[in-house]
Order: sequence, then C-alpha cells, then structure tokens
Amino acid sequence: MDTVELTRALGRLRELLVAVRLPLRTPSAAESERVRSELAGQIGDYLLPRLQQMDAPLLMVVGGSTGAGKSTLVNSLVGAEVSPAGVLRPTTRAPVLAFHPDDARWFEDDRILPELTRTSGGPAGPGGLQLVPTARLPEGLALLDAPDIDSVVEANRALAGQLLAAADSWLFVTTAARYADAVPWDLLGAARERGTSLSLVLDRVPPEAVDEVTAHLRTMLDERGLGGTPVLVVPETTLEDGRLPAAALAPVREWLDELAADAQARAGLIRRTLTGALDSVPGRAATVRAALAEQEAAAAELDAAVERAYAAALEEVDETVRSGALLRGEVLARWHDVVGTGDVMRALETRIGRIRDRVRSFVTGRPAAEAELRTAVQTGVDAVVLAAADRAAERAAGAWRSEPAGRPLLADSGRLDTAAPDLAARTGEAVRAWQGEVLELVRAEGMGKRATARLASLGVNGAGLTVMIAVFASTGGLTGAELVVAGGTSALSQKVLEAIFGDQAVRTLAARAREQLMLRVRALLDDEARRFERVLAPVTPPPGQLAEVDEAARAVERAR
Ligand SMILES: Nc1nc2c(ncn2[C@@H]2O[C@H](COP(=O)(O)OP(=O)(O)OP(=O)(O)O)[C@@H](O)[C@H]2O)c(=O)[nH]1
Ligand SMILES: [Mg+2]
Repeated sequence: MDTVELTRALGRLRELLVAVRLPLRTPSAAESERVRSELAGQIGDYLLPRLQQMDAPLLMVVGGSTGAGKSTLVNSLVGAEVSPAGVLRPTTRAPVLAFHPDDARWFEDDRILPELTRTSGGPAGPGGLQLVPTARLPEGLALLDAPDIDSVVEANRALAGQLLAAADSWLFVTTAARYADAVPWDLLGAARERGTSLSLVLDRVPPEAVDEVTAHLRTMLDERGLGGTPVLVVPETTLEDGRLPAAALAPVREWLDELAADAQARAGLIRRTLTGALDSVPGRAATVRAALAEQEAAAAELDAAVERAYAAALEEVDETVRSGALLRGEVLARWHDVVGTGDVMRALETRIGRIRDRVRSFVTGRPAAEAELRTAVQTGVDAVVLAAADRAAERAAGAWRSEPAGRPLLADSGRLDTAAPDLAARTGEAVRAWQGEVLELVRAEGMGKRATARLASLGVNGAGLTVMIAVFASTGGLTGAELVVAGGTSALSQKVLEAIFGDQAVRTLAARAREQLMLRVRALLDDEARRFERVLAPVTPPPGQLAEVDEAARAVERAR
C-alpha cells in the first residue's frame, strides 16, 4: 500500500464525489445519492485522516437506537454528565467527543469530522461537536456519543450515519427490550459487510434474564455472521445521579481498559475497519458511476424528446408553406386586391408580348393594397409558426411529463407546454425582416442584367410580392389550379399569371426566399427548444464527469 499515492487518489475521488449531483429522478437516484454522500463523507471523515495518522487514538463511536442509553453510558464512563441524558426523545442532537487530555491534539484541530464546529465547556449547538477532555478515559481511546440512528429527526439520523462512518470501531448500544428491532440490525449488517470492527452493549438487562437474553442475542449475532462480536452486558439498575453504578458498568469499563492497555489490539481494530472501508470504495464508487450513467441517459432521453418535437414543428411549418395552404384566406383576398378586379387588366388579354407595360400597373399605384398583402403574408406565417411552436411545446412537455425524471423539471420551470409568450412578437419581427430580405434579393438579382424583362417590369415591390406569393405555392411557381385560384375573379388572364409565375427567375428567387424564411423559422424554433434545454442543462452531468469518477476509483485500487 502506497499511502501517499492512496491518499492522493482518495482525495481526488472525494473531490469528484462532492461535486457529483444526481438531481434527475431516475430509479436509482435516491439510493445512489445516499451512497455518494456517505462515501464522500467517509473518505473525508475517516479514510484520509486515518491513513495520514495511523497512530492517532482509536475513535470509538457509541451508536444505537433512540433512548437506548448511549449518553447515560458515556456519562457513566466519564464520571460526569457531559452529554445530557433524558426522557424526551431524541435527547442527543450534538455529538460529544470524550478523550484523555493528552490526546487533545488529535481532536482539537479538524483532522476528523472537519465540518463540525468544536466547542468545549458546554453543549454544542447544531453542526457542532462538544470536546470533553477527561482523565477518566484511558489514553489512546476516544469515545463519541452519537445521536440516535433511528431518529425521528432526519438530521439526527444523517449525523449518526456520518459519525459511524468516521469510527474506527462501533460501540453499539441496545437494550434487553429493544435488541430485536430491525433498524439496528440493518446497520449491523452493513458494518459486517464493510468489515467495521464492532462491539455490543446490551443495556438494562433484568438480572434474572441475563442468561436467556444474552444467549438469544448471541444466536441472532451468529445467524447474521456477527458471531465474534464482543457483547458487554449491563444489568438493569437504578441510576445514581443519572449514572450507572460502578458495578453495573464494570463489564464495559474493563473491556475498554483492556483495549486501552493493548496497543496491538487497538491497531488491529483500526486496521480491520480501515481495510474494510477501503475494500468497499470501488463498489460504492461503481454505484455512483452507474447512477451518473443513468442520469446521462435520462437527460439524453429528455433532450431527444425536445429535439424530436421541434424537428417535427419545423417540418410542419415547411409542409404548410409548401402546401399552398397559405395562399388561401386572407393572403389570397389581399392578393386579389393587389391584382385588381378588371379595369387594369382587361387590355392585357390581347397580347402577352405587351405584358411588360400593363403588368406594372397591377402592382403600382396601390400602396395600401400592397401593404395589406404584406401584412396578410406576415399574419399567415405568424399563425403557422405559432401553432407549430405551441404543438411542439405541448409535445415536448408531454414527453417530459411521461418520464419520472422529466416531471419534476416541468413543475419547477413554469409554463413550458405552450410557446413562449414573446414568440408572437419575435415571429412578427422575423417575418418582417424576411420580407425586407426578399425585397433585397429581388433588388439584387431580379432587377439586374440577367433578370428577365418580365420580372423587371413589375418593379421591386411588385416583383417582391410576386416572389413572396410564389414561395407559398406548392411548386415554387404557380401552376394549374393555383393559377386559377390566384387569378380569382379578376380579369387578369391566366396566361398573364402563368407568364409571371412560370418565369424561371421567379421560381429561382422563390426557392431562395423560401430557404431564407425557413432559416428564420428554424432560429425561432431553436429559441423555443432552448427553453427546455436551459432547464435540462443544470441537471445534466457535465461531460467527462463519469469517466473522471471511474478513473479516480481505479487510481484508488491501483494505489492499494
Ligand atoms: N434505569 C435505567 N435508566 C436508564 C439506563 N440507561 C438509560 N436510562 C434512562 O433512559 C433514558 C434515555 O437514556 P439516554 O442515555 O438519554 O439514551 P440515549 O441513547 O442517549 O438517547 P438519545 O440520545 O435520545 O438517542 C434516560 O431517561 C435515562 O435516564 C439504565 O441503565 N437504567
Ligand atoms: Mg443520547
């Protein structure tokens, strides 16, 4: 065992474990979170300090069920009321650490349990640790009175667990009335699995039942693979000044004195617990690693659901734009206004060759109609985008709602199941910008040398509107039925329309304009999807974290 290397590897693993978060409610999250915090705690509270100072006194943590008599036992051993014992449960909330005054240097700094604030001369508050130097305890052996491990107070349970994980050895207190309870046995089982050295105090045993109860307790220990555990029996007596009389305490006192006198035995207990704890590290790290993998998978699943929903929305908008559906309704009506209802066009019937002059008149001199057409186009596109965004939000939120990991995220993040409240405004802006872009496009490419005379004859505005209308046609140019629809009741000849919309320049520009429109729609929908991604990002494990935990756990194994 390379202590320096091992210490470094454990320190690194601890650092990573402290940073790991398992916020997504996956099947193993709660249990793995417990393992994560316990392992991080045990590395910091126990493994690192013990490895660095193998000759530090043995820390024996007095643990057990609520009201079993832990504090009374510690007070009796110390010969003073250092930890209040009481009738009201739970009594002990802040732990008490008693040690020989010559051992003080080991405990006064933050070598062990660094996050507990040391106090002396009186009870510690929450988050504190009361230090009690006392010559009544032998050198080399410290006792820590812990809160109840089965406490109704959650903080007590957690602290008791943390303290037991920091122990070189457990002195587990139970009573004749309570020793068969389940919770302590679960803990004792965990201690056995981890190789933690363990002794039992069987408290308050009616003198006449000592043999019977002790035999039964030993049988239970045997059955659970804890056969060698020392059992110290304290008979039921009347307390003197709240403390056990010397005779009742004798078995425990003698056992401790023997241990204190035997440095080798102490070192043996320490090594046993240390080895057991080190052995348990890879398995526990693997649990955290698996939980991280589960979190990653759950986050990826939620992310994929959002991506699917918004990809479908983009597809939907694209379909609608291509389907010609936008050419109906308001857009169509305004278009008909623009192309007029007769007068202007009547003359055009005669010769297509003369279109140039005539057609200009259908798009000039009617600024109001043109503006209305543009507004109609904008409103139409707005509606399509908003509807698609609403549906996508609903679909993505629905997918999240159906996942245990996703449900709480939705609950915490306001209204994600409809489009963002400002989407309408942003879409309006985007479509207006797009219309400007189409005019630019027409100006740059439709009016130039290479442009056909036909398109040029419409002027920038007319050509722009024409291209916009063509964008919403199913083929990129109006044909067949669409031409008839586009012609409406106007006297505008189908031939004229065909000449305009069949124009290759119009088709090409319309294709470009459609691409530009879809780029803008994609950007809008990406922003919408980002609302989900913003919720997901903070609960997604950072990339590489899993591999780092893996590597750190392997480094611990290598160093042993
Ligand atoms: N008669 C008698 N009473 C005891 C004995 N041990 C504890 N008690 C009483 O049992 C009650 C609980 O004892 P504590 O020492 O506070 O028990 P604890 O395990 O520290 O309790 P928590 O800290 O709340 O978990 C107190 O009223 C004690 O006086 C004993 O050996 N004999
Ligand atoms: Mg107590």
